[in-house]
Amino acid sequence: MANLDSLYQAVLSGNLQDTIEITNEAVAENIAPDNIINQYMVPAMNEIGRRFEEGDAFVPELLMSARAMKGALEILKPLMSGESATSLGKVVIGTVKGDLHDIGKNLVASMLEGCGFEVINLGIDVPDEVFVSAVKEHSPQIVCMSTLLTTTMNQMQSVIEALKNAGIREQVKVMVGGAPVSEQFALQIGADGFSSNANSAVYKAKELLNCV
Ligand code: B12
Repeated sequence: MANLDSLYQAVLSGNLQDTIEITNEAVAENIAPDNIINQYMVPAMNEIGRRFEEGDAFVPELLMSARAMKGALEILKPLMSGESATSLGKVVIGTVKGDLHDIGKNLVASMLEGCGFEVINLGIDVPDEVFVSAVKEHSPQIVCMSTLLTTTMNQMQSVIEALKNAGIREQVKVMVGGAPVSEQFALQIGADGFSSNANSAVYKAKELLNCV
């Protein structure tokens, strides 16, 4: 039987091999990806973040935990695909300029994809003008922005301003998220939606497009 408590420890200690092994066992036992991610891996990432904040862990440890979690997500991603044949809509997603964090953003992208959205993932450290040109090129219904750093939160407002200046703000709904982002912040910068996790992000996206 997959020892999921060891999965928490494996991600926390950045042990890629163990993380992959236990994830494969959990998958073989039909444990839901959602459960594996939210009950074991996300808490491990939160704990390594807490240790970093307290000065008990350093960037190399963060990187190793991130590498372990990403390895497991590679296994889980195909299992998060839904069976919907028609697209619910198009989403452009990216981590804003100055921010290199992408685990949460990629999780949101995978969940949206799995639930029937077509997703164009712009990656990390995405400048305002790249969001703007992606909207012009792909005509998405939603633009999603992610950030994990308080220092780059204001970049989200800058992207919204850039969309306004390009005359295309009204064509898209804007959704924002990431650890320091809140509903109140989303309102304040003029975004249309916020969600604190990948599951509710899907619900919010559907709500914004009136397809719940
Ligand atoms: C892993 C990690 C890293 C890795 C990132 C690897 C990668 N490829 O992503 C590395 C080592 C590169 C890194 C670097 C840094 N990091 Co870092 N990192 C983390 C850590 C430990 C975990 C983040 C994570 O992946 N969480 C797991 C995912 C699943 O959760 P999530 O990202 O929050 O995403 C969920 C929700 O927020 C939401 N969501 C996310 N995006 C979106 C978007 C939309 C549209 C929606 C709707 C929802 C949504 O849904 C997601 C899934 O449920 C956090 C601590 C923490 N508790 O968050 C620190 C943390 C974010 N890092 C921090 C810092 C300070 C840094 C560095 C500045 C450190 C340094 N001195 O160099 C650099 C910054 C580099 C840069 N320019 O970006 C601080 C930020 C503090 C702050 N207030 O700004 C944190 C909070 C650690 C801490 N407690 O101090 N980091």
